[in-house]
Amino acid sequence: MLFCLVLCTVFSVRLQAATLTVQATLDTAVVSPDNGVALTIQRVFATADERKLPLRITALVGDTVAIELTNQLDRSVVYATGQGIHDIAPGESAEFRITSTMPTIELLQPQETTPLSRYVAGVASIVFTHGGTSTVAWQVREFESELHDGGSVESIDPNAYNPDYFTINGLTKSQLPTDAASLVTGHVHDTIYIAIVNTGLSMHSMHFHGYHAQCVAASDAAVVGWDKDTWPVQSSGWVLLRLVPDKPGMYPVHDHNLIAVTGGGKYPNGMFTLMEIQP
Ligand SMILES: [Cu+2]
Repeated sequence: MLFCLVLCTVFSVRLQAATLTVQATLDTAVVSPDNGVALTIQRVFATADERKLPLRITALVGDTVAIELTNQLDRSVVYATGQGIHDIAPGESAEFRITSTMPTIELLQPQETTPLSRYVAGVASIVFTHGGTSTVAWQVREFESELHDGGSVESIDPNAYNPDYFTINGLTKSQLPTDAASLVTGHVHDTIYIAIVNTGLSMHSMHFHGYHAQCVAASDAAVVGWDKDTWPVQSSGWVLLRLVPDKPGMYPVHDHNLIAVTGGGKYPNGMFTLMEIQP
């Protein structure tokens, strides 16, 4: 009887799709890597998040995620997902409803896809999985500090692009441990989903020490099913990985493009974090 109750509870949780409602804000935020620079960019963040970190939502396959996005910029924007598009005037809000019948990552981002719009704009990632033990979502991107001199970035020449700061969820090596949602933690044999979205203009290639991860879904369908330790992701691309640790330990994860583990020319910095797996 007790067994049945437990089973029924488990099944009812898995079969009843939920609607997750999230209040989000589009506004400017300041990225403050080590070494003293301050980089102003646009962000989509959870309205309740005082740190204004990039919005990442985790949902189960079949759930509906309703994002109420308020535009706090001083100009209109056109934001879109694969399932809806809204023109949002300053101070106004729009609701985006996103669902998926399979594991994937949906992005809420500007409709415009020029290098400048991709560089300055905030992106929200919505990760759909079959559950697993936990899900960690990273938005990886780079910055060129010179472009930010005097405030907002007004133009970009992709041929003269020379980034010097590199972040995961807007944070660098020494800051990443302060955001639990950015860290990979767990136990041997857990099922840990890791969602990597490249919101920068450069390619980024996250390299896992200690473990391989298998690709469950990706913007480049050719890599789905691959099981390896280094995952290149193109600008505006993404991969959804499943990591099942086979041993305990503390291992680094970092961008294999080694300029990305510097900040302002100093090493170590940038896209470097740790995975901590208990027995
Ligand atoms: Cu390495």
